[in-house]
Amino acid sequence: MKEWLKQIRKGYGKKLISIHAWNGWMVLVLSLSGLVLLSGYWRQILGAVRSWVKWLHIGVGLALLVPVLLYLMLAAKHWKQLKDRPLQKLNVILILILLGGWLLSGIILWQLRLAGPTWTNNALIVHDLLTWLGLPYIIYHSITRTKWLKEPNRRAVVVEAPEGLSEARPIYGRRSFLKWTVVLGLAAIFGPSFVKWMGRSLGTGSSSTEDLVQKDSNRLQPAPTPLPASSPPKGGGAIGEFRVYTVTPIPAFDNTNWSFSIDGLVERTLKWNWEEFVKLGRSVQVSDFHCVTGWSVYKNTWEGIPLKTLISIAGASPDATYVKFYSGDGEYTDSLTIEQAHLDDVMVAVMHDGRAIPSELGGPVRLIVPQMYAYKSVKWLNRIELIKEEHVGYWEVRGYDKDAWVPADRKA
Ligand SMILES: Nc1nc2c(c(=O)[nH]1)N[C@H]1C(S)=C(S)[C@@H](COP(=O)(O)O)O[C@H]1N2
Ligand SMILES: [Mo]
Repeated sequence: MKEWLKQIRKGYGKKLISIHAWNGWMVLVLSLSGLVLLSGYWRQILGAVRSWVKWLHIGVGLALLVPVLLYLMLAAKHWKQLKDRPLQKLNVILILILLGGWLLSGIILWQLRLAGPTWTNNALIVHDLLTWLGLPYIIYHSITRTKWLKEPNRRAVVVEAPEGLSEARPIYGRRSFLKWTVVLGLAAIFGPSFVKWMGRSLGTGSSSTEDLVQKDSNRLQPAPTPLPASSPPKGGGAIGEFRVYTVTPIPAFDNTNWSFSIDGLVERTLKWNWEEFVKLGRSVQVSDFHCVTGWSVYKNTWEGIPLKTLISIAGASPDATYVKFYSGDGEYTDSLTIEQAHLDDVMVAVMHDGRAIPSELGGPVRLIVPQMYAYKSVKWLNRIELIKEEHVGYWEVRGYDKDAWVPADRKA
């Protein structure tokens, strides 16, 4: 046997404990960074730090291989030791499945450009599911195994020793009481997000897009009338759910505070109010929508004005090389080259599946760039500027790739 392996086996017990501790710390870092990456709240305030959190999450996630592999080398011996403890054996198996599942799905999400949308969407479901089930399990496991709960003299609420008895007797098991408190606490914390996640990912419960249409806070009149191809949606209705992403509070618009303009290096600067804008000729397309964090919404029926049509109405000057997009949230921008802006399916969208786009999904008007990751699809679009120098968009400044092309799908 190799010398170093012998060495490890000699210090078996100690090694096992330090592997366990390292693993625990890493899972703690991964949980916190993962929840930060998932949360809309942190998306709004972290800015460029979000990319660092992402790299930390990926780096520590990959490093998790070290304790897992070290453990596997000691596993046979450990297993013998657990001969009479089926619950502990089960625990080891669950933890290994959890770590392995997180690791594999995490690698696919990290390499999403190689994997393609089908793989990443499935990997995200696995990653999320393991998180909503595994994280409470691990927290439970670590709380109920702290020394504090294991020390026998602290386990029980005791009463004074009755006459003749030298030892105090427990009234009720403090340990089981605390365990149940932990279980209920975790259920209260994780339950709601788990139920929400189930509804969204597995298509049970009410569609969240439906809810978003209901609570639309835009008040623009008149409502756009859908073309026949839009209603019923010729794509048959979108498959999947949008996650609402924003870096600002959701803006709300009405006829007094909304306008749309195209300016910069154009022959005619143009500006529309809502009444004028809804009269512009629209067309209908069916396309998929992919976020770079791994989720997609398939077969969206979008109705709107092709970007190239708007550019040709305004007339691009010969020195216009980039097109810059401004969001009505006052923060978010992005850009395309003038060639990319002329792709047939780049659309200034006004309707989704035959209805006005709700405020949370970027309505009244949002950009759609189906062939690129959706950070290019600026929500609450209200200004287009043709420019000469490159403009680096909101997320690209904060670490996203300037090359946003979605790879061809590799069917799983
Ligand atoms: N104004 C604005 N547009 C935006 C974003 C944003 O935060 N603000 N997020 C982008 C990203 S990263 C994605 S994935 C999509 C999400 O669109 P949705 O919120 O409608 O699902 O919007 C894009 N456009
Ligand atoms: Mo995204």
